[in-house]
Amino acid sequence: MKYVLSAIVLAITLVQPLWAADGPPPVNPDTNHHSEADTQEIGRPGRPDDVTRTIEVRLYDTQSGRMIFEPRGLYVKTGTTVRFKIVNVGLVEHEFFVGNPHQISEHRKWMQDNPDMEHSGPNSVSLQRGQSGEVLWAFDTPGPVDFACLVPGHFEAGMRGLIIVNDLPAFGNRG
Ligand SMILES: [Cu+2]
Repeated sequence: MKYVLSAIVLAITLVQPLWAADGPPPVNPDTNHHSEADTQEIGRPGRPDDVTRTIEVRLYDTQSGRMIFEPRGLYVKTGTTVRFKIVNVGLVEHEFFVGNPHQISEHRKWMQDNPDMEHSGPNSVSLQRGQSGEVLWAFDTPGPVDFACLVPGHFEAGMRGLIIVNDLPAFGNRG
């Protein structure tokens, strides 16, 4: 019962910032002070043999200029290796980048300075319109893990999301 209550409290706490239509973003790369989140451990690249959960994430852009991930909030149980199946259903190039706020801020600056450079890493995938790809990631540390699209202007247009990694028993979309 205690766990169930904790889960409900957590869900209520998270639902507001994550799912409110124009709610505050979970990440603010313009913040200069170093908070705990800046150095948050986000896990490590996953191995195919360890995958125990597959999550599809769709990348959208809308005619109104809004850009979003669907879903933009996720729970993952600590120790899970996730296969993210990333599908770009938008009209322009997008990416899926997993990191802590510091890593997102650094990658955002790099993308602004190198807008046309091809790049890839174990924690990211860049996709042209209509393409799909994968990121395998092992979530071995409890805490928040951010994800974002750092194509210039997209983060600001809403392309950001949050994964909560914890040890709570199963509920909702966790696995
Ligand atoms: Cu994008």
